[in-house]
Amino acid sequence: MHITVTEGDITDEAVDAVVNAANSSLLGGGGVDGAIHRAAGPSLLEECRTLRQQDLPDGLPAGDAVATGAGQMPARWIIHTVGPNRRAGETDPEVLASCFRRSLETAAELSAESVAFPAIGAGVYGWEARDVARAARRVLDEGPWTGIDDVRFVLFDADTRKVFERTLTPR
Ligand code: AR6
Repeated sequence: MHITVTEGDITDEAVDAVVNAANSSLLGGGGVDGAIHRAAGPSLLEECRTLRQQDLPDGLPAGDAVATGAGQMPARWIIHTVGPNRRAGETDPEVLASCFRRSLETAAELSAESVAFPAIGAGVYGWEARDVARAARRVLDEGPWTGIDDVRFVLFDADTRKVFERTLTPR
């Protein structure tokens, strides 16, 4: 598996699956979630509404993941996951690790070979980038993650990118 860390806008990534740092409602929000909904277009919100009505009446719990199409984005799928909201007292890093694990499991079920992750939880939800990168590293080390060849961490700012490089790029 090839792991890369880059700085940029994750909505531009031409990968099989882009992971979204969503909230339990799945109905959009700010940060990377807002950017993904804008880039994908209205079909994404439609699909999320249908998911809520049919499969997830109470929303998606923190630490879990679910896939939809990617609308007008270059990716094929969006994998929505919900980080623990540290600012609301959800301080268990295991839930953060579960976001990465369930996202990779969902990618494998879709036969996605390339997956792009943002820094789940490191914005509105208040996690230190270092804790997020460590959770990601731990879950990647649980693999082989058969079939997933290309995992990219696409970070929005230089500081977050540097933290992820230190934790995830082999020395
Ligand atoms: N590409 C890559 N990374 C981005 C982008 C982008 N286009 N935009 C922001 N980031 P956040 P969370 C970075 O707040 O902490 C939403 O309202 C951002 O700089 O998006 O999990 C949801 O609906 C930060 O490093 O996600 C939830 O309510 C990282 O993505 C809540 O925020 C994550 O920040 C989830 O909060």
